[in-house]
Amino acid sequence: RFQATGLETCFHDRHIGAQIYAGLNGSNWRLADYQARGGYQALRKILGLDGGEPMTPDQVIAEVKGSGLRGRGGAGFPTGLKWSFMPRAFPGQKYLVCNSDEGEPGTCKDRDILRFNPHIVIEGMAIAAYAMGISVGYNYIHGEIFEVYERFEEALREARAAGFLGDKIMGSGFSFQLHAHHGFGAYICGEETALLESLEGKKGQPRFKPPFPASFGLYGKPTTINNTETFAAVPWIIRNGGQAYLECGKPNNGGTKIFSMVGDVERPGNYEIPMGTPFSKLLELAGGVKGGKLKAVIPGGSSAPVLPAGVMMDCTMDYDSIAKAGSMLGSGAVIVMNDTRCMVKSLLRLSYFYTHESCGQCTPCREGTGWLWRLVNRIEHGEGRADDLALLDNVAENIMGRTICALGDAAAMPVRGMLKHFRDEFAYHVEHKTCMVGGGHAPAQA
Ligand code: L3W
Ligand code: SF4
Repeated sequence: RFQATGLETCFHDRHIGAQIYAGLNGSNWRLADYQARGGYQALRKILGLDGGEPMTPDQVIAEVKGSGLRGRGGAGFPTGLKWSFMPRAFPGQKYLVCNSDEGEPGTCKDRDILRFNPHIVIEGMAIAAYAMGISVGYNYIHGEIFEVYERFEEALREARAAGFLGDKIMGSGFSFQLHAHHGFGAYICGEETALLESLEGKKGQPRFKPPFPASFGLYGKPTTINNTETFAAVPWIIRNGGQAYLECGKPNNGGTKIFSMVGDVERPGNYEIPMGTPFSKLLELAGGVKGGKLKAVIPGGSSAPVLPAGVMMDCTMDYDSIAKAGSMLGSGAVIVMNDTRCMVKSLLRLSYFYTHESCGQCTPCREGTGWLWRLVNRIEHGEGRADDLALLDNVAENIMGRTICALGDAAAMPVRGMLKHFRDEFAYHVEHKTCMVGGGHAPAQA
C-alpha cells in the first residue's frame, strides 16, 4: 500500500507523504515548483482547458462524493455531501471559507501544508468554488503563525498574477476572488461559526446550529467551510478520480490522512499515510516510543478520549477503528505517552487549556471547565478528597451535550477517558497524596 500511493520521505524524515506532501523538499513551495509537480492541472481539467470537455459542477461534486473524502478538521463530515448542501440558485453572494485556524493541542499539520504546499490549498479552493458556484473565498489562518500567513499571501499573489485566481480564470467564464485573513490566536475561532463571527469583525463566539453555515453563514449568506487538509486533498481527487482516492484508504475512510505524531516518540512530525494503516506502523515511522514503554495515546487531538496502549495497538488509523475503540480520530494529532507519564498531571494540563479557551458564553462550559480544572488541580497537588472522582464524573457528565458548541464536550471527554482507563492513578493520588508513577507534583498553576 505504501508503494502504491507513493509514500515517500520528503525533506526530512519527519515529513512523510503520499499525496499532499509527495514531492516536497522543504523549499519548493512556489508556483513554478507546484506546477512542475502537476499543480493546477486539476483546475485546468474541470475548466476544459486541457483539451477535454469541461466538467460540470455536478460532476466535480460527484467525484468528491465518490472519493469518500471526509472533513479533516475533526468531525469527519463527508465533504461531497457538504458541498451538495450549497444552494445552487441562491440569488445573492455565497462564500467559501477555509478553516486554517489550527489550534487543537498536538495538531500541526495545516500550518505545514500552508508553509510547504500553499498552492495545493488555493487550487483545492478554486475547484470547490467552481463546484458550488461561489465567487468569493477566505482562508482564515491562525493568528499565532505569522510566517505561514505571509507565505500564503505570497502564494495568492503568484496565483493571481498567473491567472489562476481572479476574474475569468485562464480565460474561462469562471471567476474566483480568494483572500487571506489573519486571526488572533483564540482556539474557539476554529469552531466554524465563531470563525465566521471573527471574520465579520466581531468577537469570536460560536452561534447556535442549526442554522448551519450552508444556509446562514458569513454575513448571513450560504457558506461552505472546510479544513485546510480537506481542500488540499481535492486536486489529487480530480486528477486521479474519486475511486482511486477511495482505494488508497478503506471503505468509508477514503484516501490518505496527515497525522501529527507528537509527545514521546523518537521522530515527532507530520506523517501522511493511507487511512486504515495500523497504528503500530505509524508508530514505527515516527521512530517508536521515546523514553520508556508505550502507556497511552490520545489519538485525535486533545479533545479525544485517551486510549491505553493495548487498545491502541489493535487500532488502525481511520475514523471507524478509532471510534470503535472508544475515542475519535479528530484532527489527527496523535499524542503518545510513555510509562513515565502521570495521567493526573496530563489531565491537569488539558483541563487548564479548556478553561482558558472557553468563550464564556454558556454556563455549563464557562463554570464547568473551571470546576474540572480546580478538581484535577487539587488531586494533583495532594489535596484531593474521597468523593472527588465521583464529582469529576458528575461535572463532566453535566457538561456533555449541554453547550452551544463542541468545546464543552471537548473538555469533558478527556476527563471521562482518563477516569475510564486510568482511574487507579487518580484514586492513588487522592489516597496517598502523591503520584504512583514517580512524576511528582506539577507546579501550581495560577
Ligand atoms: C448542513 C447539516 N451542514 C453538519 C456541517 C457543519 C460542519 C460539519 C461537521 O466540530 C469537531 C468537534 C471537535 N446541514 C449539517 C451540516 N453539518 N450537519 O458538517 O459538523 P459537526 O457539528 O459534526 O462538527 P463541528 O462543530 O465542525 C468539529 C473536533 O472536531 N476537534 C477539533 C479540532 C480542532 C481543529 C483545529 O484546531 N484546527 O481541527 C478535534 O477532534 O471536538 O467534535 O461544517 O456545519 N444538517
Ligand atoms: Fe463558548 Fe464553551 Fe459555550 Fe462553546 S461551549 S459557546 S466555548 S462557553
